[in-house]
Amino acid sequence: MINKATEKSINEQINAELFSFYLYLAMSTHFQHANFGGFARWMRAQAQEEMSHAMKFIDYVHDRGGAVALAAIEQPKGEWPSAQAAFEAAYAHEKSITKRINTLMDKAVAAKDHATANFLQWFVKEQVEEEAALDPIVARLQAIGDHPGALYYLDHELGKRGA
Ligand code: OFO
Repeated sequence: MINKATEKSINEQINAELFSFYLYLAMSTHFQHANFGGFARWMRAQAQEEMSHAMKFIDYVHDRGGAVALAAIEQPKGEWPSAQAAFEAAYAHEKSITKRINTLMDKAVAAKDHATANFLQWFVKEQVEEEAALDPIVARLQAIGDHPGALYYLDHELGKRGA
């Protein structure tokens, strides 16, 4: 049985994952509107991953006999001044999610909640991958600057990400 404090923390994380979904969906629609179909596809795939993260937490709460309480999802921004700005914001967001996961892990370890700590391991690894995926994209966009040819090439490359 999950304890009440962990149940509350995980419910907050479910909300954070749903916000991640919403944020990347907003970035996807923004890029679609700006005719960057590849960036839009990459962000949509990212949004779908975030929905699956929320579902993992939801399933875990239920598996431990807890209750899920869904809260309002914050409205994300709808526009970014450049692809670089959007991907930098995505990278910063992932770093903030890594911090949240680490805090959840710290609490689980302190409470000797082995089941939750074991469950969170998947997310610790996932956050390494999330940051590792965004870091080189941000670096490439920073190098590209205003060069349209290189920007459209990267858009094409990122569009190969499967949804
Ligand atoms: Fe992007 O990893 Fe979940 O939020």
